[in-house]
Amino acid sequence: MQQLTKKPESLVDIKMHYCPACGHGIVHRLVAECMDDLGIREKTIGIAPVGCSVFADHYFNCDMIQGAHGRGPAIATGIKRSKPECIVFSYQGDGDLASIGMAETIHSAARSENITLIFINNAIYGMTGGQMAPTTLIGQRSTTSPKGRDVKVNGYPMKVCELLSSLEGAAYLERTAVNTAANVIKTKRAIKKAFQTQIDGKGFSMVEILSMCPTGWGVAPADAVKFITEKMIKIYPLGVYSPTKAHGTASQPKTELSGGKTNVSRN
Ligand SMILES: Cc1ncc(C[n+]2csc(CCOP(=O)(O)OP(=O)(O)O)c2C)c(N)n1
Ligand code: SF4
Ligand SMILES: [Mg+2]
Repeated sequence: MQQLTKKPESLVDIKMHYCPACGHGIVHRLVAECMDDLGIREKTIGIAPVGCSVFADHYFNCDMIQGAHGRGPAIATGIKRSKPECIVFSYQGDGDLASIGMAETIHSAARSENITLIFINNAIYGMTGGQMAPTTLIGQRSTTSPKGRDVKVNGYPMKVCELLSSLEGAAYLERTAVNTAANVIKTKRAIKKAFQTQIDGKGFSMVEILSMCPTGWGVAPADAVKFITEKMIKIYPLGVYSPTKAHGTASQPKTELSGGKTNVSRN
């Protein structure tokens, strides 16, 4: 068990640039604690995105590379296929993963690449000044939806765990949050399970984490925590979404490949 006062070995001992009460710093620490707990730091390769966590490569004390503009899952795929002994994770925000990088996200899950995505859903483009993201809530104000997201103009929020839960290749999907101490503990458990899924060679894993962005939302830190508790969790329910456990997908036919033919069978 990690001591609260001790910095994980998997984090570099420097100050982070994140705003007060930003969720990124919390999640960085949890990912680092999981690397320490699992003893995988020296064989882990992480990919930093565009977005506020663009400097994640400064903070994680493992091999890191930059994967701009949503290409994280594609880069992770290449690294993992060429170095299967490594643990590979891609750290991405919602603008990065669910907008410009949605194709890479869906296809890597469908192919069941043995990689892990750490997905920060803060319902906004934090880095670029608070524009609307695919995950912005209906009615939520952003710099590109100043009167609030209007479904007639902007469509509906994208629920990434629910979307991926229809894909047989998604071995482990969970949505958590970092708005309370209990949820932070559950988030660490989920990240560890995602890494374990990869260690066990079971295929694609992703943890979607509802995370505070007080600056982009234009609210005080305490109100940012409340926004997750009172608004976000209602639209993005927490829980496990892996295909065999997700609502409505348990009885879907599972496709199996055999002898060059595609058979469809039930679990
Ligand atoms: C092709 C292209 N589109 C858009 C951008 C601008 N851009 C950089 S970061 C970012 C959004 C980041 O938002 P998100 O992934 O949600 O991360 P956050 O900052 O919220 O953590 C955008 C749109 C860009 N640099 N290049
Ligand atoms: S703008 Fe938002 S996501 Fe970016 S560092 Fe500040 S609080 Fe975090
Ligand atoms: Mg974001």
